[in-house]
Amino acid sequence: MNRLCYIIAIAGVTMLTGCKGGKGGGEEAAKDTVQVPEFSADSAMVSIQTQCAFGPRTLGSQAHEDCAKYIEEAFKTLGCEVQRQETDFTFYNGQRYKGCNIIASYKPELTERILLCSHWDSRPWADNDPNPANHHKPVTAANDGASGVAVMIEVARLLKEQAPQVGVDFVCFDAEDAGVPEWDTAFSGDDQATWCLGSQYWAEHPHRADFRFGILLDMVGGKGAKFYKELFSQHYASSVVTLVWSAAKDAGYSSAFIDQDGGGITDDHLPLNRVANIPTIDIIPYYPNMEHSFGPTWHTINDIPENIDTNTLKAVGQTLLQVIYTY
Ligand code: AHN
Ligand code: ZN
Repeated sequence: MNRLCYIIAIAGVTMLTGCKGGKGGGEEAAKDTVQVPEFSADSAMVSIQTQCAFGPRTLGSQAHEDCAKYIEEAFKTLGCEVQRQETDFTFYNGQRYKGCNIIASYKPELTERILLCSHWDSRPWADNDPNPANHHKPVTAANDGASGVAVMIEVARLLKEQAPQVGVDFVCFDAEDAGVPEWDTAFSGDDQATWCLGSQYWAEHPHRADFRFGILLDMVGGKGAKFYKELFSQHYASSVVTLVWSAAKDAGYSSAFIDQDGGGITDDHLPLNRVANIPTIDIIPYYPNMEHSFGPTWHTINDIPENIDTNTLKAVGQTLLQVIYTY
């Protein structure tokens, strides 16, 4: 984090603190005593229920449009400047859909900023369900979609209550879960480009790109979820990984943020790192003993609000607040 440091003498005490984008010495001093607000996992849970109650948010569905309006309204009500970035997405099978990334900016006038992001769409096919009869049904996506958005909305609520030193942009990516389903003959080990369509589009057309760093939230509400250090995050943004894992420890959640390597995941952080050049990490669970490392409800019809664990939401949300309020 290329930070300069100031030496500030206050009441005879000399303190070494981080430099915070041209803020005055008095505000620097406040850093050490700053109260990090309490993340309400219950509020985030209500948002997950609200999003899921629309139905699966697959592109082209009424639920997708209804949920877009809900997300926009939620961030607007919390004082963010909201824009919808609309585009056409072409899926692996040639199907085209109108879709949108939803962008919410907290204090856009601040030049010192961080990016929080998550996808908001639902996977159209539960292709990892244990029952093949479900493989063509859409995923409710309580964890794999709604959870990240819900955590961001709860963070936005707290930003409105207590102003931090840093600006935040929340970007909700569409069409992340468009990747080739395992039942399709087109399925291969070489279909990375069919995933993450919204973040690919955003990385080519960012509404702004002057972020110190980015944090992607993906499946941040699963039961028993543990967050390991994802490989591409360490490759492109190792200092951000260090910062976030250290914040988790300070917030008291080192039991959820494990100081070990996870796998390398094709996810929305890749276009941000590779195309938009924003050092971005992925907070994504890693279940070392599962065939798919993403947890028991991943791409199944059981990815429903009943299988969300508010303790997981809390660990992630409180860690994010620790990062934001100690910035
Ligand atoms: C792949 O399976 C290639 N990437 C997983 C990214 C993902 C899907 N995250 C949530 N759903
Ligand atoms: Zn998914």
